[in-house]
Amino acid sequence: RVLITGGLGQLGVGLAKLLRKRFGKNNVILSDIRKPADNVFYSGPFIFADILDYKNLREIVVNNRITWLFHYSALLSAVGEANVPLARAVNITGLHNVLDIAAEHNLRLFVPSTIGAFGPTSPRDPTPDICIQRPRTIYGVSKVHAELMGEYYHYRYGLDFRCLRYPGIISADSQPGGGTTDYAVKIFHDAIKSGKFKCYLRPDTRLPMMYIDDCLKATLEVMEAPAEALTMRTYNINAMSFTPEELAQEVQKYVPELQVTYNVDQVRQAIADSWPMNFDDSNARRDWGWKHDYDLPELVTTMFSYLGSDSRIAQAN
Ligand code: VAH
Repeated sequence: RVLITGGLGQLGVGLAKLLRKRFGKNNVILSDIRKPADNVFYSGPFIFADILDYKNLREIVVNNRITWLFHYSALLSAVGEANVPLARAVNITGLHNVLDIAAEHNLRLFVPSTIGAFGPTSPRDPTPDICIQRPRTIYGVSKVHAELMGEYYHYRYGLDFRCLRYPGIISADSQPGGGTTDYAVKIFHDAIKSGKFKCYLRPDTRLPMMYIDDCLKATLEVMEAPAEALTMRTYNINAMSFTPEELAQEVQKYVPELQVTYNVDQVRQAIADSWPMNFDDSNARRDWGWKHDYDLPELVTTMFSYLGSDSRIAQAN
């Protein structure tokens, strides 16, 4: 059976839906340190779990006969910079607990990494799988640590550790939680709600981005790939890169009256400027045939098909 930690975050609920279709509703357990809305309970098993409580987590793994663990608990980029002690505890001590339990109980372990695992001295255009990684956020540092520790446990203890570095993920029915790439989700909601969008990044800030369905597809694919197909344990995955300006132009095809203003937040701009601009995912495409389905036009069409694109203003006119 499957356990997802940090399951109430941007990716967890969607991942649970995909895995429950694949493995059966009761074989996928969502967990988080937050109380979910009632509907989460209707869609399948949920367990309240604090990944900093090693004994409790081990009990959950043993009592529920967990064999696969997707570890999504983490404080992401800007949120982490606002609370470094908590980010270090959750992202590093929490990871250590999960690694030990996974090794002890022979779990197949997925831990997401990120474009944020690279820094200003990494090649940015494109950023390959293997290159210098000196990130400047506690989030990035903790994710490089996760990659290194996961690979060490794989080579030292035989842990079946698998890891994908995600771009900024865009989703319609779940809120992002990191802060730096989240402008690319908010623009859709603001376009519909008010027709006005204030962007905290410069218009020319290019970042790798991906629609959530591609992200979840890649995650399931890499977990189901035969071990002999994997020449590495940590892979970049890529779909597209765009700037706020390019995204706004695409969104304005649906909400022409959208007005975008730029009010740069130095903290998040500095984070974005230290991240890759384009992601090289050729190893993932070679090893298990990874390919993305959504480019920018498809992303925007799909987001508006979820959210509706007839903005209030259009309705009002
Ligand atoms: C963030 N959306 O902005 C998250 C993610 C790679 C971006 O980590 O921090």
